[in-house]
Amino acid sequence: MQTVVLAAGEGTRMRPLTADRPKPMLPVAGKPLVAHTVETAIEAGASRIVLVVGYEAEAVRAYFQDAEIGVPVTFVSQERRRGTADAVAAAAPELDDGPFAVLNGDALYEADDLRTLLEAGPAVGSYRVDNPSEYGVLARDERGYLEGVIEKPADPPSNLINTGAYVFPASSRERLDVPESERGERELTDVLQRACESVDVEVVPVERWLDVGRPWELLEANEWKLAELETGVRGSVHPDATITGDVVIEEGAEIEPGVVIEGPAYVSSGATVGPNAYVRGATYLGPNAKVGHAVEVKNSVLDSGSSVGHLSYLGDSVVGREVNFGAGTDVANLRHDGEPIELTVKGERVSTGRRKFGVVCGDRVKTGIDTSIDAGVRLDADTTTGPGETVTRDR
Ligand code: TTP
Repeated sequence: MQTVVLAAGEGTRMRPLTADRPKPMLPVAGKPLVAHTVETAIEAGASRIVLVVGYEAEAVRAYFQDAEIGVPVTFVSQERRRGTADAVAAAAPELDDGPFAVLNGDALYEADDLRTLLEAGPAVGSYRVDNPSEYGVLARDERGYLEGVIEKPADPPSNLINTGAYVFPASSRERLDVPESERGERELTDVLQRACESVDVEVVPVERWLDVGRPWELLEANEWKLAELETGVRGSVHPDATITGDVVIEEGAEIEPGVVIEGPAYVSSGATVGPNAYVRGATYLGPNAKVGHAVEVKNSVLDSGSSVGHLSYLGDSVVGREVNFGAGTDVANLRHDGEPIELTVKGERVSTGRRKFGVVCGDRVKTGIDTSIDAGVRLDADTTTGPGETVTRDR
């Protein structure tokens, strides 16, 4: 089935990681987030992908122009970010007359779930949660078909939420011109509402789903996809290094003496680990990243060109590109009271729901030696700290 993948969003909740990179291009276990969505869709039966790009579009185009994904890919530009219905309207001229699927390009799905969805006819993927009031909730009629989608209802009609995965009937192609919603966007859920008022739209359960909107969800995405990897060692591993669990070491990566890596972990091309470093899963090290002597990295993303050179601890954290941690930089990832760590998202402190969470560093952050950073701190791109600083607030 022809499948539209929405990848034009700005990813404001993912700041500072999206300061100059689109959220769909953030790294998840060795490839961009949106590549997982697209590949899962193809595995599930997508015959053609129409990728809607917008914010920092060139990075997405460049990746897919080089990648061989086995089905035709067409790019469509959404000039202004006016909502998901507007994004699909931009893709409409590229669609043939049949039904079409739409997927959020920043969500992870399982192929089996998407296969069921694509084979169902008009359908929406639904995921069961304990806190439906925070999402778009699906209401069903007495026959079990979709009756409507209610955004963040105080009194939710079910605990089934919208996963941003849809199959629309062909007729929806002419019915994308929905009015702006209260939040000023043209919403695809309003197109879905129109569809379910004229045809039966199935509510297809999805076993596993992750909406990757906020920085800790990027960690969760890596935890999910790293756990699916099988060992593959193509780089150089010193005989005095110990590798356990499933670990991918790309060609051109180097593991030096005394290193212990406990998978799942992914070491990209050009990355170096050691000597005497400890990398624990689930950890992703990007191209040319460096983890040096007496450094422990646990359950973190350390993106391309970033270096934690000496005597440091990095846990449960997301670190952007070309970051440099000075010797002795340590990150806290646990509160003494064991309460979930909070993080600033769009100006508000929100719970990550995680007992363990460290820091989020934008690109090119540089810390001075012996910097201590408290759990839940966000450092914007290009932030610097001086020697011996204790950082307890966002910068
Ligand atoms: P959102 O998660 O609502 O938006 P976003 O990804 O830009 O993130 P944030 O809220 O943090 O700024 O979007 C859902 C999906 O739809 C996502 O894959 C991006 C995509 N999208 C578009 O392609 N065009 C749009 O105009 C909008 C609003 C979203």
